[in-house]
Amino acid sequence: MKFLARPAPGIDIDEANLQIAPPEEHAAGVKAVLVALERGVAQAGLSRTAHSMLRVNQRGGFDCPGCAWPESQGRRKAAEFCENGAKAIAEETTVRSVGADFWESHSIKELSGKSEYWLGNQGRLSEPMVLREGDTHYRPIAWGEAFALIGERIRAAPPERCVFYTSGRTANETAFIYQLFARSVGTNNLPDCSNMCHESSGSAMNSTIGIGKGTVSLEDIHDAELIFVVGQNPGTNHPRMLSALKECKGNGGKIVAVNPLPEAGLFNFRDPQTLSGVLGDGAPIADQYLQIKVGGDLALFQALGHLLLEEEHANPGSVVDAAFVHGHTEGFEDYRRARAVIDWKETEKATGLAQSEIRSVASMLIASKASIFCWALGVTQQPHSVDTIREMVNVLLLQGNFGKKGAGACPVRGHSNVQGDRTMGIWEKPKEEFLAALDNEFAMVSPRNHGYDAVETMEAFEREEVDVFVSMGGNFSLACPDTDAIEAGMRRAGLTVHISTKPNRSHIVHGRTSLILPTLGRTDKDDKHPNGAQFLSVEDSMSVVHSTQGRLRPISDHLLAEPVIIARMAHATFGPGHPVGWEAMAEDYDVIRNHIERVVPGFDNFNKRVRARNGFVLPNPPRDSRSFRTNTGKGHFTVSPLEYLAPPDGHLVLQTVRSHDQYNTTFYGLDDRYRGISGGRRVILVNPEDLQELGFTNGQLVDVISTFQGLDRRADNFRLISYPTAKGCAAAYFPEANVLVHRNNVARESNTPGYKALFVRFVPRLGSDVTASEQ
Ligand SMILES: Nc1nc2c(c(=O)[nH]1)N[C@H]1C(S)=C(S)[C@@H](COP(=O)(O)OP(=O)(O)OC[C@H]3O[C@@H](n4cnc5c(=O)[nH]c(N)nc54)[C@H](O)[C@@H]3O)O[C@H]1N2
Ligand SMILES: Nc1nc2c(c(=O)[nH]1)N[C@H]1C(S)=C(S)[C@@H](COP(=O)(O)OP(=O)(O)OC[C@H]3O[C@@H](n4cnc5c(=O)[nH]c(N)nc54)[C@H](O)[C@@H]3O)O[C@H]1N2
Ligand SMILES: [Mo]
Repeated sequence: MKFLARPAPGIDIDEANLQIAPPEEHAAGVKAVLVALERGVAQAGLSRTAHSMLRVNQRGGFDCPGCAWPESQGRRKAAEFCENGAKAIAEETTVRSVGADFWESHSIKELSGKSEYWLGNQGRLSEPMVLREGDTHYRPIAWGEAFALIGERIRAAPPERCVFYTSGRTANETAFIYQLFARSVGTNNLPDCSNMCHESSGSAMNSTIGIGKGTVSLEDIHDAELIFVVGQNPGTNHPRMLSALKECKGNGGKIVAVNPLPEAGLFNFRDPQTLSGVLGDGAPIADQYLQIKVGGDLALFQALGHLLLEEEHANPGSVVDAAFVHGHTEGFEDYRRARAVIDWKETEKATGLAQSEIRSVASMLIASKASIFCWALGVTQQPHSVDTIREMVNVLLLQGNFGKKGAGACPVRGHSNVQGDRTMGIWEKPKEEFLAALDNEFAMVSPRNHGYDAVETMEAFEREEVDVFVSMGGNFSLACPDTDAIEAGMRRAGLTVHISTKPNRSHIVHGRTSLILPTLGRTDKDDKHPNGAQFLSVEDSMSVVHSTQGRLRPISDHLLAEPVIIARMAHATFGPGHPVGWEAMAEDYDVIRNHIERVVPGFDNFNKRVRARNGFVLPNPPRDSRSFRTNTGKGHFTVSPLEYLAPPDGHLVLQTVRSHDQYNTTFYGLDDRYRGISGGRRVILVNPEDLQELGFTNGQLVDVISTFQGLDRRADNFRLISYPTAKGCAAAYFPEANVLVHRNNVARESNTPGYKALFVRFVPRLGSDVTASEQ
């Protein structure tokens, strides 16, 4: 019996079940394997779980939908295993299904009271549904009728009132024809999850090194002498990265972790691939831990630059790679002048670190001949994020850490194909070369004016300027900041179309008319094509492009593949005789790849090379030849003023993070195991000294008020938890805290929401025994 999948849980989250235990000091280990198996079997049963676990990240198998960390180019282990990858697969391969009977027995009103945990756990969407204007329930609709409705609405709308969102799971071929569809409609309104994620990395890197992508390979990670892991929680969000860090250490490399939270995976890793990892004490990871204040990284990297230059001054030729700096960069003199002085008092205040700690890390950098900076959202989601990343680039340029073994910049991407989607043209600010190539290939004229990014889409919703919103995956309303505003806005849209695998909040806060179109996922077999089963491709965080193919029988016969859905939407919009051959592309994805080859640089011979054992690596000028495709052809040093987050009195800086048991807005379960928090999610982690100074007690129930430029937002009923985070800082979960993020609180230049830069204060809740479930 216990090998059979279990039905969806009937009851929802009850915050009264919240339990707190001390945080763990290591990541993975035997518990990781057991949890993964248990979740797989509960959702999908034993045989589907075994089948999918043997195929994940294998050649000829499917790319794990969990994250964008690359697979090894050499020998692959029998199971390229990670607990959270396994949970992502369990979530998708579930045998629970959500069809017409589900929607008939639950009204929208009832569903709007359900949590994302409850919704997602109901299972895979199994048939297309429509919610007509004024209706109380979603009803079944035939595919043909759904496409006709979409075509009619798009034709009736001015192009600038149509928006096409993409979540980063979308494969290359799908992304390519999706952007082609949007541009054929006449708009660059192509917001994507990257706008909320690594956009700051793209903005900073494009302007300084001429490419918006990382410049290292997996082998570089193994070969580095020193790796910084900044603002990232790899034990939870990129667990396979820990194996690579372990390998680096095995080769004599050193690791520095920079994070306000002492995340378990930064300290000790019990590799589930090895017997000693499962049974033994595990391997230490970080050699140095800097418990930085939220938002203090710009100050830190300015100080490191200062100390490197100080050492160079004392010992000329010992630090700066003069040949590289003179031959390949510009702006060094201005940078040197700006960094010659430092205000240590201010630096210590901004970072919360002692000068001696910063000096000790600087000496590690000085000693290293090959350093890599890895970073993720702790760096990208603040007002000054773009400056912070430019400052990290400065320090890398100084020591010539580009285009050399074991060195470079490594923004660690989130969604498994978010980088590939950009390569395929999912971008609201496309480059002219891309549009020109597209126009040439399809004999069309693409729009040139920039479209909406994610935050601008929210604003367009509010102005009631969106007639059609199409969402290729994702959960836009819950991923966005300012939850109340986006929900109100989305309800003002004319038609919302969600191409999804699972029910989610965005289906419930629909436009006036709403469609849910169920689609195949990564693990599903896609074989209803005249030329037989099709495969797709993805690009990982290190620019490796490779194929992905699901093999499991889909949960329902009514699902359509994403490229097929796009082609049929296009056909319904443009009618027969449109110059783009939509049908041929949907029938055979090789046809799409042939178009991509002619439009996107680096994809020569795409159809052949994608079938190679390890796929192929895209060109990366800084990595390949130390060349920088900036406006001057050089890498740019930049100068930014010191900036950090200084909250008003009585406030803390709140950042929002993922638990160990969620994938963005999807909750796998309620066990944030490494942090010792389970059963509930409405918690705020606060340093014990701050709790005391602010006059609160551990476990107290409060309402949280955030303030941004005098505008307050409020979230009720959170429990304060004493936790060893950096002083002055607090942490809460995404998406519960999104209601607190004002939509104008964004990073300059990239417009990425300041999800990790909130100023908050707490108000005691009267009658503190009230639980969240009763609110
Ligand atoms: N299992 C699982 N895997 C995932 C995801 C998931 O939800 N679940 N999401 C995927 C996606 S889309 C993404 S983008 C990535 C996200 O991967 P991460 O960036 O690791 O995700 P977060 O949980 O937001 O963690 C941010 C980390 O930055 C730290 N931090 C916060 N503010 C600061 C700061 O100012 N400075 C520094 N130095 N550190 C700071 C936090 O303490 C936390 O450890 O993961 C991807 N992989
Ligand atoms: N407060 C706060 N907010 C944040 C963040 C944060 O750190 N803090 N992080 C931001 C980041 S980095 C990101 S990337 C965004 C995430 O934003 P999104 O990418 O929009 O959100 P997800 O939760 O990943 O989307 C989950 C939904 O995708 C659908 N789905 C899953 N697999 C497939 C598939 O194969 N095909 C299709 N068509 N649909 C599929 C399912 O229906 C599921 O409900 O959130 C952002 N929001
Ligand atoms: Mo992300």
